[in-house]
Amino acid sequence: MEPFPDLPGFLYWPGRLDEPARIALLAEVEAALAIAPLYRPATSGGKPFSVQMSNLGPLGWVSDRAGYRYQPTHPATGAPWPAIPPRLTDLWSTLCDWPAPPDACLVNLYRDAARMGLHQDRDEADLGAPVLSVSLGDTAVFRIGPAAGGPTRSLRLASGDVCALTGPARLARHGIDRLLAGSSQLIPGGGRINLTLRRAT
Ligand code: MD3
Ligand code: FE
Repeated sequence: MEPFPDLPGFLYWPGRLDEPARIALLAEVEAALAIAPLYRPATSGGKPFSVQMSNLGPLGWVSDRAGYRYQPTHPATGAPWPAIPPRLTDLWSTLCDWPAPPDACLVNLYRDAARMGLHQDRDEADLGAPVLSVSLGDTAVFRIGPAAGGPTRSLRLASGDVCALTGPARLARHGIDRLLAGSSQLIPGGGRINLTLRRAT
């Protein structure tokens, strides 16, 4: 479905993953995070993100004093990022009308008061390729508005929800205002994991 007709290309599948699929995906992500631990990147200004991050796949998005980029290795361990689980690449093949598979999957962990300010995703080489987002755990208040500026609106992203940012929505401004603490029991200790599948190259 397209929840906002004035934001064409923003596609949303509430509850796309059922509870068994959420549990299985979380286990796969936790196994990957044992190899590529979550860390808190800093902005180029040196301020740490409130969100903890890691990556899966051939390339991972990183940020530090030198700026933003995609790179093949974890900044702390130096090891290659773990593979993207087939459960996620299958979702991309099913939902995204794009000829190539994702080559990057950013893992964001929100705990407590973590949030993400309004931004655009434009570090990918081909901004025509979609981004596919999968939410696990606590519900988030997501905000999205047109690329050119103008009114934003909010949508609650709950555990198992999937959305795709395609075509004109690919450069939409978006962010996470806050979590609804205690809204899900999926993640031990509470919080939310968002997985974004992308084409970085
Ligand atoms: C709209 N993540 O990783 S997911 C990000 O919940 C990011 O962690 C948020 O923004 C999160 O860059 C939002 C939904 C989402 C993802 C990518 C988008 C919305 C988007 C790219 C373009 C437009
Ligand atoms: Fe983003």
